[in-house]
Amino acid sequence: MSQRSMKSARMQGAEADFRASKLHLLRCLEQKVLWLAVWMIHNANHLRPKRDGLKVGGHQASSASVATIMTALYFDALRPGDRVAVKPHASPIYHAIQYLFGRQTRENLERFRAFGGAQSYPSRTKDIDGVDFSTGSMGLGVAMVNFAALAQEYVRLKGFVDTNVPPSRMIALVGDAELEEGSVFEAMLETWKHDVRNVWWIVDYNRQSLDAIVPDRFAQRLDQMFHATEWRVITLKYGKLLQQVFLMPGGEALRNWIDACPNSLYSALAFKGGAAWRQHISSDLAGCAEIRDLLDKYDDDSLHALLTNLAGHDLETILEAFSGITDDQPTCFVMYTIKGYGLPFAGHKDNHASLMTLEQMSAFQKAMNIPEGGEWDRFAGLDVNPEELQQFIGSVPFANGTESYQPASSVPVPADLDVPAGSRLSTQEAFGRLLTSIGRTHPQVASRMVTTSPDVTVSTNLAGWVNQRGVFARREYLDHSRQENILSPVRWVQGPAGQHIELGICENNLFILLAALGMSNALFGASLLPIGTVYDPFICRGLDALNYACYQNARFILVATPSGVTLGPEGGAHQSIYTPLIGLGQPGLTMFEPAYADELAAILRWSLEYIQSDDGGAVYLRLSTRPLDQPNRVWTGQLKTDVINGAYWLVPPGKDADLAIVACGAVLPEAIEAHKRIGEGRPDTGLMVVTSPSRLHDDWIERGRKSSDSGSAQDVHIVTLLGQLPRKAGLITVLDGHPATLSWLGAVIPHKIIPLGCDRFGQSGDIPDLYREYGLDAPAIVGAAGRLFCRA
Ligand SMILES: Cc1ncc(C[n+]2csc(CCOP(=O)(O)OP(=O)(O)O)c2C)c(N)n1
Ligand SMILES: [Mg+2]
Repeated sequence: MSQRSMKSARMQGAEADFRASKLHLLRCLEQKVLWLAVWMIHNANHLRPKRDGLKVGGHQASSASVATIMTALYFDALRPGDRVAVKPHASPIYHAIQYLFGRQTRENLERFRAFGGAQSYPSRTKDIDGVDFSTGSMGLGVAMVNFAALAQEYVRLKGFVDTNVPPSRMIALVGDAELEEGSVFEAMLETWKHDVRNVWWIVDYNRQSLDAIVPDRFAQRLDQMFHATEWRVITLKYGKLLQQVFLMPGGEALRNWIDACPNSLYSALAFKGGAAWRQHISSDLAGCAEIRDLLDKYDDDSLHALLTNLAGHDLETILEAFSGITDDQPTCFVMYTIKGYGLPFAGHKDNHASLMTLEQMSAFQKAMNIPEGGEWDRFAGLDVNPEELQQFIGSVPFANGTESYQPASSVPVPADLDVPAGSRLSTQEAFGRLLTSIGRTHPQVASRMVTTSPDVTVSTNLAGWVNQRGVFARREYLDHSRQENILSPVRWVQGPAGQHIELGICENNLFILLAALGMSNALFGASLLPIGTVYDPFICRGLDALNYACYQNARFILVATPSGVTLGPEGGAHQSIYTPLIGLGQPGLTMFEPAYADELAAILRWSLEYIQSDDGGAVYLRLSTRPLDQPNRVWTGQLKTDVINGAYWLVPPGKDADLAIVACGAVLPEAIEAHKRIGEGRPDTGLMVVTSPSRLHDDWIERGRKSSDSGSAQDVHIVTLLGQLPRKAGLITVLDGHPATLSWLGAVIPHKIIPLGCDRFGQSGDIPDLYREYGLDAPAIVGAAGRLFCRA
């Protein structure tokens, strides 16, 4: 052998040693991760004192299913900056991994699912261990990574982040049943249209859902589903042991048997074990002489180990698959696993919520070689030098700078926005004009604004903004209508410079995209000011995704228009009734329903700041297409503060007032008219304008709660305002939405109250007819006042 080939052989040998030793360390981690996850759940259910008789829960089977995959991911494949949505029930595995990295505490693991402890499902806001995306509602974490990848494209193509750093991968760990959620398909289609890159989905294909076994037909269509949207699909079915056996005599027959085996039978045999495998295979393949010899080589335990050696439990196979991906094509790994792998209920069809008994746990502990008292030890029971393992953990890429992005500073917002001119305007029109005016006069703010809409860009009045700023696309597209000289008020110029992301008709996608854009600072270190528009009634279409966005503390402005019956001829199918209650009840979302353009200008300005502040949140503006005569008024600092705080007296009550009308949004002209009529006989009657039911309510609840100790409830804005009205007076509240939105105002001081609003499905009509029918017009308000006085 030449010197050179001896050297190369030595190098190859060293490399093989290194690989073997790394594999051994990873196997130790895989074992430890599984142990800690299972123990965490066991401790929470069996060992922690209980006070309320509730089962604590946790998913040992779902966790065991992904222990190997997540070990390979976190301790090898992940690069700094990669972001992961972990399948909800793998939360214990996630926390165990972070514990090994030193990013999670033992106390929190001991308090898994207890108040203040590690959360049942990974939570960005409540867990301390660096969760990238919250999960819990199936299908949303999966969709989220696609839209996070789109957000990443956006900030990179705009140069808002250092593009010398390669793009990160947005990765979802997905349950196989989770793949059936509509949000998954919706996201897949939409992000395919946007040619999104750098997305991985890793499907834990354990063939089990919560209730049952996933149908075989589904698996057969999985590939086609992904290929339809140009994903690469990598199916990892067999582990190395099985792959080797397939090369032996009888191996081919065994492989065919496995491939033909129905999901339900495979799961059942995985639960029953070696003898059952043997009986089924030898009877099904009785005509194959080689199979008997092959089976005879294995005792029951090793036969069971062989047949459950699926790729999703085979570290080497997974590591190779992950490291084999070097491009940015969206990739789906379908990894065959067994739900509950390595645990006594592996493969049992009802194992979703199964918990190991004390006896089973004790046997498992022995098998894992964990001494009593060493259950939380990071290295107990492992065949490895702890220092070596610790050093390895500290050396993996994920341990070295996952927070490679520093949050960017916020975008300075001007002290005032110009109020759109015009004596008669709707809030929707004012909104469109405000955006274009920001575009003209505040370039720094405008450059960070990004708008999006599910095919209602034009009808929600974003067209002016889109004309000015263009539509975002990864590459330039030719605008054929312009080329062909077709006259149109809307220019649709698509390219990387565009600042509007157009979505297909899918409100769920709108909210997930807003969530992703609204977390861009946390995810990528780039400040964005996202604004999404939608028809108000169709908020309900994406409500869980909206909740999901808020749950993760995503920051965006949602502009919903038109709203209520005020949309008139559009009719009941497009009419929103209880969306104001969503605004009132949804944590993390502050709702406004202004009536006038000057109010909207102040609110939008405030919102741009609020979505960037540490203790801020998302904002929902409920707007209308009804043009209103605009007040010609001096815009004082006090008025501005009151508008932002949620209400002001348009006409303050006199000292002898026995009534105040409280109105919100587009019905203000009717309230003004009623106030005029009532005022003829009762000149002290007050007229209050509510601009934000949700700000008023939150303030009343929160500050009211705090101040009840100090006795300073007067600081509460609505208490201050209604405190000016004599206690004996009554209130008539009115809005184009559910009356419960404002009915609570009667309890503030308290006052008698008659809440008006809409609580029935609507129909087509013009505003006079509709307001009469639903009791929102001036006669209805006057009539309600009469009823109130009769009650007195
Ligand atoms: C939107 C939603 N619907 C229902 C549930 C309840 N649920 C939790 S897990 C689960 C089945 C999950 O099966 P799979 O995705 O295959 O995950 P596995 O546990 O098998 O890994 C269901 C229906 C949920 N969490 N979210
Ligand atoms: Mg499953």
